[in-house]
Amino acid sequence: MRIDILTLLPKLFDGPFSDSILKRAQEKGHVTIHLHNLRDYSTDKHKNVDDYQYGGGAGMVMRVEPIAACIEKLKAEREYDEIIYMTPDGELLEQGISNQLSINTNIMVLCGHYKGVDERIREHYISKEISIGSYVLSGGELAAAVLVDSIVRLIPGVLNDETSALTDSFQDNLLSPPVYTRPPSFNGWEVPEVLLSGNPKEIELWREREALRRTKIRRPDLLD
Ligand code: 6GU
Repeated sequence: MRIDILTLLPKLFDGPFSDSILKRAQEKGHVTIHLHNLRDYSTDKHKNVDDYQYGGGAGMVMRVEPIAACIEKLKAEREYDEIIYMTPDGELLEQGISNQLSINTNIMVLCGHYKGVDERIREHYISKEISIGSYVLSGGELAAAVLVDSIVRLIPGVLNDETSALTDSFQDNLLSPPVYTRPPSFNGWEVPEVLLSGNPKEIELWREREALRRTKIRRPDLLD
């Protein structure tokens, strides 16, 4: 998969993409991530990328020309399955969306800033608008990093048996059951006996029960 990220702050992605699973996925060739600084696509003398909004009001709006120039350049090079805009008024990101996106070949992710982008970009280029939750971030970059992480770990071959996505919370609309490792007793705090029993059927049953119990208490909405 190829992911192109359009942003005013490419440096924000240095951390999240250079470690752990995202790093390995790139090294193994499962994904290539390309960062595009929208300021490089501004043609005016001050490299302006934002302007006052028509009709007045506080807050700057990201201008249409630099974004359109960057999108047009990329679209001329390859076909994109989705052009995604990260915005707090987008569709709430859920596991199902990441699952769908993970089977694509080329996706573009546009990060908004200030008051957001000129509406004409959304009307004419964007195929999907995504929010990562009901709160406001300073920009779309951290949200885009979250989206990319959730997608890339689902690309076949990225995870191994130890990190398998199949047993993740949400994959079957259930939260994960509690997990334990050695020692079996710490400060008198005991690991549930069934997990030490060596009985795979009993263990599986316990995990299913605990997953359901946890989901009922913490996220009853998932069971509706
Ligand atoms: Cl995608 N962008 C911003 N700026 N804030 C958010 C968000 C996105 N999702 C939740 N809050």
